[in-house]
Amino acid sequence: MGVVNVTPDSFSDGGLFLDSRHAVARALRLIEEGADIIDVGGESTRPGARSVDAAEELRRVLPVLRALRDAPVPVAVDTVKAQVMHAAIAEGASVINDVNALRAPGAPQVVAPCEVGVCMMHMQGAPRTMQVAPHYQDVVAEVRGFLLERIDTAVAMGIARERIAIDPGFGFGKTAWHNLELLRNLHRLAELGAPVLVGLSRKSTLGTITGRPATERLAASIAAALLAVQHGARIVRVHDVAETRDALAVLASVGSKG
Ligand code: PMM
Repeated sequence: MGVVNVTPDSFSDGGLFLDSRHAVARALRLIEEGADIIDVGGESTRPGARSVDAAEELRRVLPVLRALRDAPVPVAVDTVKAQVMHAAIAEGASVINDVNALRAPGAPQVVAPCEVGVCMMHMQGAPRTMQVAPHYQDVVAEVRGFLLERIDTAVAMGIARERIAIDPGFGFGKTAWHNLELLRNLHRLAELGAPVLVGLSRKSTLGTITGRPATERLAASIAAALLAVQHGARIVRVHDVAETRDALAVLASVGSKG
């Protein structure tokens, strides 16, 4: 899954693709590089970020979705708002990527009757404050329990199990230690049966480990993607598609029996 943030303030690419023409060009480039899904987001969820209203979010993402209507790969919209989900689906988005796991009023009702996929992510708290003091008794058990509850609720509301992917939400109300503990135990989330999506690309945990700024975390991001797939991830959400694909091709060649 290749990331296209149509935002002024995302932590690693904020402001680069705010102009919809740049965002579309970026998406087409990522498809060329081998992305199987494009993720278009109009609201930054970086720690400390303030939310934007639905009208502004729609102004950012709809022109991009419109231009990608005939893209050869599914296009996801990264949003927590029911109103944005509704308009994005009408504009051709076929996956809803919700860092709030369909907890906004009306969100499950918008998604259920449409034949779209949905990714539900774990987050402790809200973006503005989530990194202040993340706390868990047992981070793996708590994230697993939350995702299990969200799957059951979504299914009860009419979203077929086959439409659902789950995500532990790296960096969303988690310390570097919590993130690494989740990565080590990703198989426990994969056991829930839904494909696991992982977003570690350029994230601050990789900065903590390497001492590098977001613009210099390519090697660390590739290592994290490989580890995630080895531990059971089926989808990796990345900024650097070509490099990640090459690394995953090497992993796959070792894993296959010829
Ligand atoms: N991370 C970000 C935004 N959206 N969605 C999912 N499903 N998983 C993530 O880890 C995730 C996400 C923040 O990262 P960005 O600023 O690079 O988009």
